[in-house]
Amino acid sequence: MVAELFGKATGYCKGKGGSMHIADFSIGILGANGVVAGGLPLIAGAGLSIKLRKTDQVAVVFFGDGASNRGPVHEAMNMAAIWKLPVIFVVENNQWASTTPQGYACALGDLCQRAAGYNMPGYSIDGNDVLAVRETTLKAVAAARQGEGPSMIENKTYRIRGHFEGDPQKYRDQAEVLTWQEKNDPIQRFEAHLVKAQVLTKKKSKVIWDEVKAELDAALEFAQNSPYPKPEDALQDLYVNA
Ligand SMILES: Cc1ncc(C[n+]2csc(CCOP(=O)(O)OP(=O)(O)O)c2C)c(N)n1
Repeated sequence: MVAELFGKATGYCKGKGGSMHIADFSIGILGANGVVAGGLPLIAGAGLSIKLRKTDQVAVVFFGDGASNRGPVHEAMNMAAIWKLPVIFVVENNQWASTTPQGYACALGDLCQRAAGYNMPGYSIDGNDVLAVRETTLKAVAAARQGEGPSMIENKTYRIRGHFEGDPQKYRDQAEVLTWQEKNDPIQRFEAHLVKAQVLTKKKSKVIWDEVKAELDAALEFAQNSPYPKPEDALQDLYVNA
């Protein structure tokens, strides 16, 4: 994945997808989408495919608070609801759509209120609480598998970094960012929970942090040392190969 972010030939999409179009069909990742809200109609299609093939798969789409105001969201939710497709609509309400605060662009307090318009269950939860996310997701997965149709989950969270690397972020107060970063980091919160519940020791936790860091360092090194795609391969991997 890091190689793909670097545009290298060893990436998931041979360096031609970049950060916005990462796909890995072998593990069920059908592709991110550069068109904001573009993934929702696609996931309704995946849900229809699951229903027709009668498998126990569940299709999940992740989108932003900004995306949630776009037309395709409503078309996809409507289709998924009338056909009771095994789909979960997960909106990551990280409170910022590029430079636009969520409340500026949408009149709803809880984005899961939209679910009522399509007669599907909607849950608004603390998206930085790992266990709440797990519990709610399991409920939605069970409903999908029992033929009850789609659900919507709003994970309330926060976008700590800029919209892009180098974003000067003049549109928001850095104190707001720091509060979330220092007091509401989902990994640190879960780690503290596990230590308190005596499931994890501080020592074991350090081992995990070190392992993850080593894995990330190796991924970066792999990406840095990988070649760029060759110009002569530019027309390969299209719908029709040249
Ligand atoms: C249809 C469309 N309109 C506009 C854009 C430009 N754009 C890219 S990201 C973005 C903001 C998306 O906000 P949100 O859905 O909240 O996602 P987040 O930035 O939080 O990941 C916009 C407007 C786009 N990629 N596609």
